[in-house]
Amino acid sequence: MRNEQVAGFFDDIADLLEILEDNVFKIRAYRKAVLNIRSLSEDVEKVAGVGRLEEIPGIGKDLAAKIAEIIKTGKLKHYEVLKRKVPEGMLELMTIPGIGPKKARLLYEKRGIKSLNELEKKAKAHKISGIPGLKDKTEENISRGIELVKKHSARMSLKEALDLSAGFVSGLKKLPAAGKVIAAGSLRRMKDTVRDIDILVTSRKPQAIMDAFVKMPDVKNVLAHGSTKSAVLTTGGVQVDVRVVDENSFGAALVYFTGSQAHNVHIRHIAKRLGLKVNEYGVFDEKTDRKVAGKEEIDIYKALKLPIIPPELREDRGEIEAASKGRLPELIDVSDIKGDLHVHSRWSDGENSIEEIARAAKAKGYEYIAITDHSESLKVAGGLSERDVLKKIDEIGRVRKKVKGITLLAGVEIDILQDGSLDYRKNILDRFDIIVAAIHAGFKQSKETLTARIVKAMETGRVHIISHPTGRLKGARDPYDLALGKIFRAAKQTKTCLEINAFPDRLDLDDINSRAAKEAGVKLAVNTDSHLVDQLDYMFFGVSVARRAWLEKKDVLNTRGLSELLKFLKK
Ligand code: DGT
Ligand code: CA
Repeated sequence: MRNEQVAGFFDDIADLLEILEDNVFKIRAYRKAVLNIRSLSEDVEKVAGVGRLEEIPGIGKDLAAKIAEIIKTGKLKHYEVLKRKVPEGMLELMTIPGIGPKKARLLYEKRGIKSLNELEKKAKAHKISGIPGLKDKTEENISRGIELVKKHSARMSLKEALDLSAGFVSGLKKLPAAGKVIAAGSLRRMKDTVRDIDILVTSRKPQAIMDAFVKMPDVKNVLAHGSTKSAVLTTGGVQVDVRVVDENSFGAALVYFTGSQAHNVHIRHIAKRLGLKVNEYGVFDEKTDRKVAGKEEIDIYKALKLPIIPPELREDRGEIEAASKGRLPELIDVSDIKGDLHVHSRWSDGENSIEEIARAAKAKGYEYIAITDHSESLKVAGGLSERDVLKKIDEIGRVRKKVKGITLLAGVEIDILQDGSLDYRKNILDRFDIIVAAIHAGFKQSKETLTARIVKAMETGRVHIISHPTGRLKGARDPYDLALGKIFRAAKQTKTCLEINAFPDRLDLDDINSRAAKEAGVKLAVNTDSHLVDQLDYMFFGVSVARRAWLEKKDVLNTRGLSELLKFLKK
């Protein structure tokens, strides 16, 4: 999958053009292209192969040629040229949240900073304050930003990991010597972030697999090239390990390398009690060393007198006890989802018209979709004035008549203001079918204030869903400090759902908090927060979180059919 690589080039180009104070429309075109390529559900290399690059929204002749060049050569001349015009390291500075081209330039020009290392040192030594044009708090913010980036860059998002591994898995599957090919590790457990990629292959010719693997397109460095085990670093700096295992040990290896380690440790205890031992080769009788299982994953669990446990649950968070009592949850599946209740259109900061969204949702087989644009206060994201939002509701009415077979819900993602009140007046609120509410500003308030703000919003009795409740944003923002217990109690009392936001950099609530919400008697809604119709497919990531949170169909609002949903919305 070259999508991330291509998007990365364009992202850097946009940054470089911004530093060079180039034409804003050009910069915007690159930014749009990045967004569109990142959320493309197809492999850009395949799209190029059939000559359809220009059908990608935002990709014209010029960008299509650049994509073709990247695919062919792994490089881009235009990028190299731009890079030479900008002091080295400035792009690196801009990876810190809050440092844009202007600040990067100031840091370079006034303090000679041209790498993250230097930036960190100078921030620690308080040598940044006092630069004209930078606020006093910048130094503190930079230090915090560096910590955040360090913490997050060690792990990629689940989406990045799946995209990357898909390329390797499909490449390996094409090899004549390959049997089964599967990505294990945290990726298979659908953890929200993933450190490295662990792939298992069965084959009678392990060397052929190894030799082909280390030469695959995304490989930058070969760390190890053995007869059954190799490891590489990709161009994006991610480690990928491939192990070839014997077909008769495949199940045992899969359990072992899927992990988690804590799950494996617990399983070994269970085995011991049964006079067995488990390792990556199989399950063995402890006394005689006779192999009793190994080929299929289900056999391993069966030998331990357990039903097979879904990978998403393998964290040693009670799944082994539940399995032994026959009480594993019947996990929600993407196919249970009947609609998406948080989607942005062109009316605020989305890319598509309401009609395009309606048609895309219908094509996905949804029963309903809610168009939830931003409210007035959120100016940076095109928040709608009360007057404009009424026009939008009229437009929804028109599209309803035009696109049959899907129910369009007139919605809003309304700002919860600093004092906990909602961003439209009552008579406007009355016009919506669904109200999703969120905090988009004032994150730095105290834990008590933030909690009270959300609770107050729920207590208006108007809010159906609190979206991205903790505000976390991978690489940019830690979750804000909330008294979640209080929020769960208020949500239960006011019958407000909490969202699992499926956007790959959010996944908020996370697995642990979603499970706690369920246990506190709160219903969840899994929504994509799409700003582009391709992103409707992000539902998969939200459902992955829901599965890791032990959620069943009944725990999630948007698994309900339309009439059930409407009953809930009338509350
Ligand atoms: P990650 O890579 O940090 O996102 O998380 P994992 O779970 O993929 O961890 P990783 O890549 O270190 O190892 C993959 C699986 O292999 C892990 O989930 C369990 C198994 N494993 C690896 N090393 C050990 C070990 O030393 N002991 C045990 N019991 N299992 C291990
Ligand atoms: Ca791993």
